[in-house]
Amino acid sequence: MKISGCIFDMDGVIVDSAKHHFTAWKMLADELSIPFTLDDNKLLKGLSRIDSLEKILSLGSLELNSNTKLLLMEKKNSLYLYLVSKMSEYEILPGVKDLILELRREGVGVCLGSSSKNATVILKNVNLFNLFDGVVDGNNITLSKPDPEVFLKGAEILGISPSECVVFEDAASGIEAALSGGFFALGIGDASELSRANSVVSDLCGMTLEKLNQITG
Ligand code: B16
Ligand code: MG
Repeated sequence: MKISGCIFDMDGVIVDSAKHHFTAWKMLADELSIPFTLDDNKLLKGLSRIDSLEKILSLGSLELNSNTKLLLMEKKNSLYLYLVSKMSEYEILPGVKDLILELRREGVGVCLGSSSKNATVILKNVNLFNLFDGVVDGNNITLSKPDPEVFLKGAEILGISPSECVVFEDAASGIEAALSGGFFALGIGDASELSRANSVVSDLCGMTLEKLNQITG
């Protein structure tokens, strides 16, 4: 496969913001007296904010009206934004920046494909924003992963076909999105959770374009 572009998911691939999502959702769940554990938090990987809230409410068998849900999401997001405002480039996951720099040197397009509505602010906080040729996030899409919209828009920005593009994803929903869009889906994390991916690596430590070429064949 000729690699003309790479699309990176953000949470869990570029930075570990899941821990901040957990702190913020946990505050809300405690207020609602809903039991919410780190294992429950894993179920929220890649889900949109509203889908995450719905999942948490279902853990407590709680049904709320839309206005209340909006208020709860705003509250959660304020705390989350406060937590991520303290992030710096030290929180970029191992190997990510070197890989992006190499891809850029070699003329491979680099785009973000995240469900998060906070992607731009986080990329700026960790000083990576300027290295992306395009950013597609929760503000630019109408359908969440596993729909491929987020990645298809990324490929469009890069001006390439999905068949020449690698998607880096840590969530099963994102792997499904990449596969149904016709991308090479590279899972980042636990192979047993990402068994549908075309290939899985535990992290991007030491990843190079040469290794990517070997993986994609
Ligand atoms: P926000 P990704 C996703 O980002 C997270 O994995 C998911 O846990 C979160 O609920 C979602 O973003 C929405 O985030 O509340 O910031 O809009 O993994 O697609 O980069
Ligand atoms: Mg993710």
